[in-house]
Amino acid sequence: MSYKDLFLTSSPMVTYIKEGVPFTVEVLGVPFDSTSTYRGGSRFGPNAIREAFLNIEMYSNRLDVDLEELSVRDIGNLSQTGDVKRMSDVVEKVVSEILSEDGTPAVLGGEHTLSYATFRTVPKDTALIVFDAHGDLRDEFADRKFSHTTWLRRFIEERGVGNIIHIGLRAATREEIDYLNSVEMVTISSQTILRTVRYEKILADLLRDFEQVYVSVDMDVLDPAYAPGVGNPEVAGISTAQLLEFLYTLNGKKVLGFDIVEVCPPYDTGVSAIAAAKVLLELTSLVHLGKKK
Ligand SMILES: [Mn+2]
Repeated sequence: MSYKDLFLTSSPMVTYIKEGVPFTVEVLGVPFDSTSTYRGGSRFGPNAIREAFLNIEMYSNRLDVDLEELSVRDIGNLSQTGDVKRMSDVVEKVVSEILSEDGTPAVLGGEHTLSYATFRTVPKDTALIVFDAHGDLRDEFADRKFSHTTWLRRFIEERGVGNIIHIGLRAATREEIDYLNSVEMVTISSQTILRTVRYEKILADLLRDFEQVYVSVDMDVLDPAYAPGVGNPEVAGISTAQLLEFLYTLNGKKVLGFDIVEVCPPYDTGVSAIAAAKVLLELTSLVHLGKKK
């Protein structure tokens, strides 16, 4: 029995199978929001993103990839747990299994804490790109050492700041900024993006020496005007179009996998799930182009 069989409940909402075409990605939902600090409900995110995904066009104009010509497998949602260590442990096992079978995980959250687990599964020479309004670098919050406000710090403490590139930061404590500076984490802040005409080139330059990337997209990187339905909205963010421009710079890289997290359907008008579905479409297209090389 594999970890996929053991820990997942099947909900194959976005499965396309084309005879003889290997799966471009394996979609895995993580309906977990037990450490959310403000607006709970991201556990409803995976199915909301799936539903939106089934209702947008499947052709990427910019990348000239038609998902209807590819195979995509939905392996379902992680079985319910309220324990953050257990969630993290199971995500790490399942994602490692997908990677060991030469598959590509497309993980739908759920809260951002799951990226602690996915980041641990990828090889050291991989650029780890994080889109997020927040630093997630607190030492602790509300008596918790391991939560969606601390996961990136826990990861850096164990694995080092290495190849992390953080994009969209605009909300952090002074302590987090001090920590960020002390470990010299590479960041492209929201303010830098909004003040720079060819902002996406900054990322392209940073990635010049990397062949492979792993991408974690916290949907709160977007301004609440573009994504109101997230757990911890922060104003003065980037637009959906700007986020997509960054993603298009990954064309030609091998995308080992990705997470899309923090969509919170109880607070959504529907547009945040649709933006997340578009990110799922474009990242899946980029996975395909990276594999073709
Ligand atoms: Mn965030």
